Amino acid sequence: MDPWVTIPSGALAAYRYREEIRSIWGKTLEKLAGKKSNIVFTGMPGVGKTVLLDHLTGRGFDPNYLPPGRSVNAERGKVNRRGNKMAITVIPGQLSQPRLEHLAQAFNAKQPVDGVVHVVCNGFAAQRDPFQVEYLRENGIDTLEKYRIHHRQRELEDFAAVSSAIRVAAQKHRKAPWLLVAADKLDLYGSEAERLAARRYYGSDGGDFFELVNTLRHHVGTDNMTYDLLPACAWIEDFEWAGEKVSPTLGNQERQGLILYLANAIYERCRQ
Ligand SMILES: Nc1nc2c(ncn2[C@@H]2O[C@H](COP(=O)(O)OP(=O)(O)OP(=O)(O)O)[C@@H](O)[C@H]2O)c(=O)[nH]1
Ligand SMILES: [Mg+2]
Repeated sequence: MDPWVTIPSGALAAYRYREEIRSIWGKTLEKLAGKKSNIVFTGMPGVGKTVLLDHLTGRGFDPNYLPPGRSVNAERGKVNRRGNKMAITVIPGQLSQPRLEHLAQAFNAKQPVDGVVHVVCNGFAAQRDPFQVEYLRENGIDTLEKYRIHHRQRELEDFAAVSSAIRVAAQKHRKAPWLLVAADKLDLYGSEAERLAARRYYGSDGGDFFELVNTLRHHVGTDNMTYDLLPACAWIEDFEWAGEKVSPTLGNQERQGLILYLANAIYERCRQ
């Protein structure tokens, strides 16, 4: 089944669903603890890393959950199990130290990085810094189309920085992590055509993002690094810029289905 065409859909009662997702996440953490390795979540500010991880751990499906806003510190994807706390790290998009330095720290930890979940969102990054909002307005980013082009460009720059950190880690541990790109905020894609365009951009020859992935794989050795691209959606919400609004095209069942699909994909990679 191609999740870009037939969007996975869950139909479990909320509490059953939470149990299921927590169980997959718990198994993932156990695998990582057994191998003494970890997973790093990367991606630029506002793409949805924290909200996504909160849903992969099940926490996000608590009835009172609200997205927490801009992250300042690294976050851990723990489920209440002793000893597994450090297995997942989310690197905040906005960093007080130079980004490369922070990334290098995460990838230079004693525990090797087993996998990287890199989050992107096809130009729908939330802009939560009022100075940035003003800067964009003053610099001609006055339509949603321009906003998305601008943020897709920032995504490329961000991924180039992440690629450098992965190369360093691959050299140090003589093993490259698996790379999974989660194309988040799928609810904001208007049509199947738009989904397929995103799949090409991030996952096929000729796509600007995919070219960067190819360069990275070329450097670390294509056989050493697997690459996969999956759609994701952890939150359903309108997106607005300069008076233009995009309304979600997915519902809660698809959100559940996509999170389960992604959680299973991460678990499968940790099992190997
Ligand atoms: N429509 C929609 N909005 C989303 C989705 N996921 C997150 N958002 C929105 O995007 C905002 C940013 O998400 P975060 O998870 O905080 O982003 P982040 O990548 O952790 O950002 P930093 O902490 O700044 O690095 C959230 O507050 C939500 O408003 C999604 O799947 N769909
Ligand atoms: Mg965050």
